[in-house]
Amino acid sequence: NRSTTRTVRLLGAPLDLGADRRGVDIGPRAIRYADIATELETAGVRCTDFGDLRVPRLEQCDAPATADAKYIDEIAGVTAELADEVADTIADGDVPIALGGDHATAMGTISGAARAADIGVLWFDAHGDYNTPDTSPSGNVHGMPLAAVTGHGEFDALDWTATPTVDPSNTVIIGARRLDDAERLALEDSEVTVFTMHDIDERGITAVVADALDIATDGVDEIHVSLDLDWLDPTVAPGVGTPVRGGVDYREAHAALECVANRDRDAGLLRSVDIVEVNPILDRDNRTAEVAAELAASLLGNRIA
Ligand code: HAR
Ligand code: MN
Ligand code: MN
Ligand code: MN
Repeated sequence: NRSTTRTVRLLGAPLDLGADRRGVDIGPRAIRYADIATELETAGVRCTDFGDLRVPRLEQCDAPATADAKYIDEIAGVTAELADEVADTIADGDVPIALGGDHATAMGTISGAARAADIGVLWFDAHGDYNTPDTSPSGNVHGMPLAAVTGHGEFDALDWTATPTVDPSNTVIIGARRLDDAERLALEDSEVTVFTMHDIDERGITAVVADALDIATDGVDEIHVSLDLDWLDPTVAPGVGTPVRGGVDYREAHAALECVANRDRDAGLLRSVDIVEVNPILDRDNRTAEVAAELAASLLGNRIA
């Protein structure tokens, strides 16, 4: 049971090397401008800010060594540093929120969070992010992080993937609506649970998230929440690199994260978070960053409303 006020620590990860639309590197700044700190404090959470990790600029990188997983060496370096910061934050008793950046960020957050305890993962996303360098149609590493952290596929540059850091049977994708063919087959073969938008349409968001929480926490004490803003419908969150129509609406998104918060309130299970894929260049009036800040408060807030 969690009775004391928690402190979250923002870790900016201005990583854009995993995506091929530029601008997602400005995501952390946009989410800060949207005043995530005040949103969190209003919700009863103490908020500190570690600033941004150093990320190599794409213009300064050599041409990708492999088209299968572009910039994987640079991404491995950044995510290894993020993993250390996440582990330090948890050791200090705080909750890390990694502000992306593209979704490759999650490889760092999750591997850092998984060092101290077994964790389950809730992956809110339009996509599966379960490609490997062998199956990826694009070579973009932001389409691969969930495979990497569950030990699926060969990721030579990522030495922490020698052993899976998360048990796929405790891993749940929520809101999927665009999977690549090979990715879909690999997910069917895996122990990862996929709840699609169709499941949400049929059963309602709160029933789906309740099931997802049961699966993610089966046999483990804590969970990581990975929030890709393209999970939401593009009418609500237009500022993302790979929008897909038919996503959750504003109210469903809050309801989902409040379900997680309620379970967390009872059991103290939220270990770490990432908020990724906000692209201010493609956004309208910073709307997507504002949604991100508000959703963070729903997820971590101590208050009922
Ligand atoms: N599945 C596609 C690929 O691998 C696109 C996935 C990346 N888009 C994201 N991730 N924003 O959730 O290239
Ligand atoms: Mn994603
Ligand atoms: Mn996505
Ligand atoms: Mn298990």
